[in-house]
Amino acid sequence: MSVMRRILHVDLDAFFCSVEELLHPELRGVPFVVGGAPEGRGVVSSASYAARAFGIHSAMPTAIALRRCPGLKVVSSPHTHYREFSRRVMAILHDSAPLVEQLSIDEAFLDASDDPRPGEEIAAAIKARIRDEVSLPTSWGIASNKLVAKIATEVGKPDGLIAVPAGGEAAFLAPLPVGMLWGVGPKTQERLEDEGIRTIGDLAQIPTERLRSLFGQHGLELASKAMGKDDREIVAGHIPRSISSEHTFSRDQSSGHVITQQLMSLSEDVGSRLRKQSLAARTIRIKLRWPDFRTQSKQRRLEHATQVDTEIFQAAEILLEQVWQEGQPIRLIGVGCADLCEPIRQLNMFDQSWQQDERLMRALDRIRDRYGFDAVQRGMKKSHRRNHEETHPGKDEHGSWEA
Ligand code: TTP
Ligand code: MG
Ligand code: MG
Repeated sequence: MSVMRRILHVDLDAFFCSVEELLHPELRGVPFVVGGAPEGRGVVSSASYAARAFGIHSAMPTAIALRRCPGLKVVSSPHTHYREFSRRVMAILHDSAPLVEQLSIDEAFLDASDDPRPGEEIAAAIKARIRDEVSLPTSWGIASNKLVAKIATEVGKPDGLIAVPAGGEAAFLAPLPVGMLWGVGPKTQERLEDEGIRTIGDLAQIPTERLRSLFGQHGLELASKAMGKDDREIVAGHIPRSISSEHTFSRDQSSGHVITQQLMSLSEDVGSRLRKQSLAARTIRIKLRWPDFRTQSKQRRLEHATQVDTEIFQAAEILLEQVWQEGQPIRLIGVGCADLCEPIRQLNMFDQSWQQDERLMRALDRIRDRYGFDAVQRGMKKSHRRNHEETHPGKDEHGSWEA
């Protein structure tokens, strides 16, 4: 038996917007976004909570946001400015807990297992300190593992602090939409809904064998997550050096159509995670595993760094054409990116990820209609999904990507 862990998760509320409100107090309570200009096909990086009431959220084209809220203000500052606030918050976290894993520019896990105080008390103290010293609002989730702590933060936003008691993980997750679970992308969510599975609780009640027949190995992982189980350790470190996502076909796949679709879906996953961390990539890689388990990877350096799904996909598709011939069976396919840096330009309109967010929003609305669960806030975003992988400084940079 392992010792009960106490994991804290923190995420800044409307981070870029909160920084802007600090510098321009007249923005407080006003619908505004930080993002690129609508004329330049810019997108929303962060939406103020007042703007979210109009259905505006991250990764949505600014032009569409303006249509939803005609008086919407669009502001922006140099990225280094937000990084500086992030650095100050992260410094407080490192000062407050022995083990901190930074997940993105505004988000981290802390391991407080050795601290004798109750989790709520530890989190409340750090929350107050960030408020006092940096004047920024945070939301906190406390649980026995990463999965549940992160979801607790989402549920409590904004300015939340939710502690899930050990043993109460599954009950806490039960009323929430399945889309909030790591590993449930829009496609999986659609298939689950076709089966009548809308909440995490619905999912937890499906016999494991049925999930295995629907989703293969992935189904077994889903079942365990739906019960609120997660054994991942906190890994001290910073923003990753590479981000990748891969998929093992339930049967070796040789159809160009299916393989290309999978490549697109993996590119979307990688792109979405880049944007969440406010990063862009200069190198795109693909990985293929053949039926004999031989693994091959190939990479390509782009002219400019990107965080756009379709650009990642285009590069991945060119790489695929170089190593794969129509009809050749493939066991596993992966898309990855490296040489990560700050984004230098905005996403374009052809990026579809905001539509996926839209679907989760609708799911959340349905759940609230049904349960009146007002703790679920608007503006919640899709969670991470699939067998994704991130390599961190100090660890093997290529991970499983080496042939
Ligand atoms: P998030 O934590 O995802 O969003 P948020 O802090 O704006 O709002 P919330 O209260 O829901 O947490 O992202 C942190 C920052 O990263 C965000 O303020 C701006 C940046 N970002 C982008 O630049 N592009 C994106 O698509 C996303 C999701 C975030
Ligand atoms: Mg945030
Ligand atoms: Mg965040």
